Amino acid sequence: MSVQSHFSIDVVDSHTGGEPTRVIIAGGPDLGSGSMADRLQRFRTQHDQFRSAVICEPRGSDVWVGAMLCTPVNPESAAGVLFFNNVGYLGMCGHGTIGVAVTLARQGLIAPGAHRLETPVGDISFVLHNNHRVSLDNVSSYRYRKSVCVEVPGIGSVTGDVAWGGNWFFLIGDHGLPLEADQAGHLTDYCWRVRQALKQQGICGEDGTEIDHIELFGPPSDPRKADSKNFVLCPGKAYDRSPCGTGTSAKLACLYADGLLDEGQTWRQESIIGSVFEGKVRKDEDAPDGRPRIIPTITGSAYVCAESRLIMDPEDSFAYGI
Ligand code: PYC
Repeated sequence: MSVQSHFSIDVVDSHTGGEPTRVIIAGGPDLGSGSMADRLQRFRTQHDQFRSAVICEPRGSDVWVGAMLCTPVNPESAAGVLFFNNVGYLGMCGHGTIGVAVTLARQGLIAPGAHRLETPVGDISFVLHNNHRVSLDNVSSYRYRKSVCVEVPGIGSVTGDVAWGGNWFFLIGDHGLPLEADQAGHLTDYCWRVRQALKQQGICGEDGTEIDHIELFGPPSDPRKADSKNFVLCPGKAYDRSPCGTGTSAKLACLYADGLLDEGQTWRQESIIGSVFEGKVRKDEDAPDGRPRIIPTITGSAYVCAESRLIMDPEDSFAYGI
């Protein structure tokens, strides 16, 4: 396992609307060449202990998302990136992209303007407006299934939409729960039961992939500042402190499919802790099927909060995470 030869890892930590991102600046494993999907496969199969060392306790916690910077295939891209968390890997991460953009700027690697980032689920473009504010054009997003009913033990019948925004989401509007931060434990329990029921009943994404993000919606805290509030449970059972870039993209795809959001109209998505992303859509003219697909633009702000060196001591029995 290559991590044993890496005794220190340089990282830059940021948060986007409260959700942390840890960008690996130096000390990561050699993932070779090829597309980000190829490199992700090598990361997953040969270096998974590096992921847990960086993200899990005692250096991190369940809430962190890691971002491994890679040399891009196209030299004109700002970087390639692989996102990971406490239990595995993410195809794409919206809050993480905003964190990566702000981190690249702080490192002096990019200036304000338009840039491209290569991810395992496709290239995305982003605009760095200033040291903190970023707009990203996410991958093509769409609603796969509307009003899917799942029987959830201990809860009953739950109805939601299945949508893709760079990750697979089950979006629930009619849950009857107050979306308040002090209810996070209860909301987590609800979403976790839904996720397990979806899996047990074989309800999955279009390609057969497990739906690993559950998203609840409710009214915003202040309708002057946002259009909706959400609670997003991530694959490793941590909830997203931000409004979730890929989750907001999935929501925009559903709104667009229902004729509730026009191209260019702004949707303000509030998170469970009150941070807000702005979202807009444009029709994806290159959509491969008849389904309405959109390119979501998500705007948010990130702040760098630490530049650190993680120490990997081979004598530490928890060097690779708990
Ligand atoms: O912002 O897309 C996102 C995201 C996914 C998981 C955590 N954040």
